[in-house]
Amino acid sequence: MEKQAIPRQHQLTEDIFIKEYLEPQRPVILTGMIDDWRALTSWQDVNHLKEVAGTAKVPFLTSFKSDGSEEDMGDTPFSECLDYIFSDDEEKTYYIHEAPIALQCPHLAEDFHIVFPQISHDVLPLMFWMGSGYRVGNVHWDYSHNFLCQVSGKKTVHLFSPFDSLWLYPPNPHEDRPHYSPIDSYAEVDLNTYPLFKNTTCWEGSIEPGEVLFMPSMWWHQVCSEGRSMAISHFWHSPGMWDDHRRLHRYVEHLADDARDATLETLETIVAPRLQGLLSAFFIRLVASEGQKDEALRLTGQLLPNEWKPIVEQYLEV
Ligand SMILES: O=C(O)CCC(=O)C(=O)O
Repeated sequence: MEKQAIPRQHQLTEDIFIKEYLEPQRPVILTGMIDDWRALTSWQDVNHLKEVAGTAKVPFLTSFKSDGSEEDMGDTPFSECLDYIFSDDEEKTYYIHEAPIALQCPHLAEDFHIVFPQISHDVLPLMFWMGSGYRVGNVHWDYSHNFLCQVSGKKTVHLFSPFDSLWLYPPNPHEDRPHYSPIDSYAEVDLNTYPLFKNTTCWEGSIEPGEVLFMPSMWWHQVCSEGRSMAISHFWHSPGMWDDHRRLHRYVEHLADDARDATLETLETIVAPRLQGLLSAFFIRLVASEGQKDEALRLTGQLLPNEWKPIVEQYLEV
């Protein structure tokens, strides 16, 4: 595995962000973009949070410090979560994960704004994350782009490009949790079980209050929260992505039905080369895993954008 630092850029203009990061789909840590967020100061006050959002129900997890095992406490009133998070529990840590809290509590939304609002089309509900201490998520990818905005505490992030997907052993699309790698932690990979992992490049960085990580769509990520922390994820689509999203679902359905011709037709009509490459690579891998290696090689020639061909050929050789 190679390592690479995620670049950091201060007060980028929209034009440069589009040209250097959005169009080539590269991650970047943005600084100086959200310094005016009231959330950076007012959310330090637990009483203020309870006042504006205490009754909202949020997805809540607890985990034992001894072995890291996690328990889902279900949707829990935010004020109760805050009591747990500030309880200085010696045995457990607590985590609010992916809570669309601003939908339930419009007053909270007055404390922050969206980064680059002109380009972040199709904004999905803003998601809120808050934890009492160390918590590491699983390696996965999301369909949407993400501006992960840190409000307090720190997150360390490890990212892998979609071009490294085959080295992360993604499940087939119709399996459970197809966006999650079976590699739970990039840091403790058993190379006997996952030898291809050594081909990856891991992009590392960390974000602190007032900093924003741009994670392009389909980049694999593992996020580790440290200390008492709060963050907001702003998921969004760039123009054209939404059509591809719908196609992605059709593709998954076709694969589940084993309707190969329809799948091929769908793959050939996907316009975004990265998405087309990734899904075609998954499809070819599925064909190869059923023992049809020659057919998989033929499809590699037929379907894949050029930049994907050597990756899939190398994968098929193993
Ligand atoms: O902050 C976290 O714990 C996870 C963030 C994440 O995975 C995401 O925004 O997709």
